[in-house]
Amino acid sequence: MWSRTTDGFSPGRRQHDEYPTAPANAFTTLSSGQSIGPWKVTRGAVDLIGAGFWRAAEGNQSVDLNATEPGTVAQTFRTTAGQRYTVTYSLAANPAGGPAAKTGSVLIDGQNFQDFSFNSTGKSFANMGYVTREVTFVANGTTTKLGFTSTVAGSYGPVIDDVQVEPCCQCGCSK
Ligand SMILES: [Ca+2]
Repeated sequence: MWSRTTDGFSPGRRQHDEYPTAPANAFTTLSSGQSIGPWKVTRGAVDLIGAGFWRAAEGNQSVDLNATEPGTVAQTFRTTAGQRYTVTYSLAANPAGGPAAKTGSVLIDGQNFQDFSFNSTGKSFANMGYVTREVTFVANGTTTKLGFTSTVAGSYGPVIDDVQVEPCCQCGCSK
């Protein structure tokens, strides 16, 4: 249902990715209360990274969860209570500065569902080293709020991209 429609960070190849764009080879800082398509910055500030600044995992854009402070982005979407969902996302980190390990969490309805950490040592804007992460949750109600938050101080945070959410049918069936 939500598959392939959640990457608010890409104006790239897919029609539905026509969200606000950052300037090419630059980035736009968005503070609490501002939006990136269906995503809203709910704490601190994040950087929406434009095409060509560093490599995105999907499309052209990605998000550094730290602007000059840690930030949080979140999106609320319709769910079926009791249904299990799988969230997949691409994770890297801003390699331009320390600390080496950039940390954060996936939030479901404000609760920490998964901690993540990415070590940017040896990575570069051309070789971000994205990895795919997955987390599952069972919806409590007719809407669920999915968030990504940085837990590292400073200007160099975890980078996320290509967020997708799908119902997990019996977990294990091939669909
Ligand atoms: Ca993207």
